[in-house]
Amino acid sequence: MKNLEELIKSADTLKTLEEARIEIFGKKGILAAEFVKMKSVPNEEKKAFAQNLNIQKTKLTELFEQRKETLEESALEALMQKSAIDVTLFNGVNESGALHPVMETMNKIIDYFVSMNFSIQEGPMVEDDFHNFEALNLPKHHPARDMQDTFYMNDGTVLRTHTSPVQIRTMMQSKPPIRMISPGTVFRRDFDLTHTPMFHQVEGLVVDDADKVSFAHLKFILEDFLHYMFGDVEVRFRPSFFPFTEPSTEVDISCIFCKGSGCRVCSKTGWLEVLGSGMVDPNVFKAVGYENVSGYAFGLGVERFAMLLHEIPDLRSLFEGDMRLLEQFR
Ligand code: 2U9
Repeated sequence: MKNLEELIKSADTLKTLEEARIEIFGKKGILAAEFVKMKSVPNEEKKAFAQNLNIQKTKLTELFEQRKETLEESALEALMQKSAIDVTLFNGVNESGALHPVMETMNKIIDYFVSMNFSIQEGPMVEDDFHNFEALNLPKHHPARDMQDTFYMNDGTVLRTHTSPVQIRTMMQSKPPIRMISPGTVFRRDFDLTHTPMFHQVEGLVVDDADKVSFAHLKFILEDFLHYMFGDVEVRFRPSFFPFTEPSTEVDISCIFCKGSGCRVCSKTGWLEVLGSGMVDPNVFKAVGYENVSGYAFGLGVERFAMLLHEIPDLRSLFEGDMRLLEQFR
């Protein structure tokens, strides 16, 4: 029986232990064979023979159980070692996020106007007809409403087509003087190379006594702002039309890519249109109940500024979430 103990002790895996179990305890195993031998043992020796055999069997069974437990423990230990994750390990990667280029540009624009003592105002993105159109000298059926194709809600409200309603709300809630910008998200039913249905604007409004705000102030602040944004560029004001300003001007800078000599980006004109502006139309002041005041206003599309500053050729790439673009702004 000594060699049977050895058989169990020397099993070093659960598999070899199982083989030993079958060899010793199995139906055709060594112990079974010993019990068969009992038949040929003389009667007076049978009892002692059986007792001895049962003691051996119990011993071997205990030894087997012990060995099994030990081997199971070390198998589990090995499995745990193999699949262990050390959560305290430093993985060597420390990637930080970054602002989206549109937001980074928006912040840069806001920084300028805050430094010039403009306050930041915000308002709802879902607006009523009065604040988005009517008060801005865009009466119903006025053809200028088509200039900004609108998303209409079932209840007659709209997704704001510009941030101008914020200026209307601000004027109706407070008295002049007003010196504010309204940065925010706007929506228009437009989708092509240069338009997305959602984009961002920063608009500005300055209102004070009639003798305190002039077109010269507007011209100064926008020229200064554009030099801050684009460096040493030429700035030109072109006559234009907007329903909410009179007179109105569009503002161009000399092309930052070809320095004015003419290239693809500026369509060979040497100029890039970057802003709209003008003196606030008297009808707008009438709508908010302001009298004896004068004001200037301006508006810009933030995506256009971001595209020019970062030389991004396709507006839509700003909204595709492609990491190859975004990683360049980390
Ligand atoms: C009030 C009075 C006047 C805001 C203005 C523009 C001219 C303008 C465009 C720039 C590019 C819109 O994003 S864009 O397509 N904006 O050209 N915006 S004047 O005038 C106002 C606003 C509010 C009460």
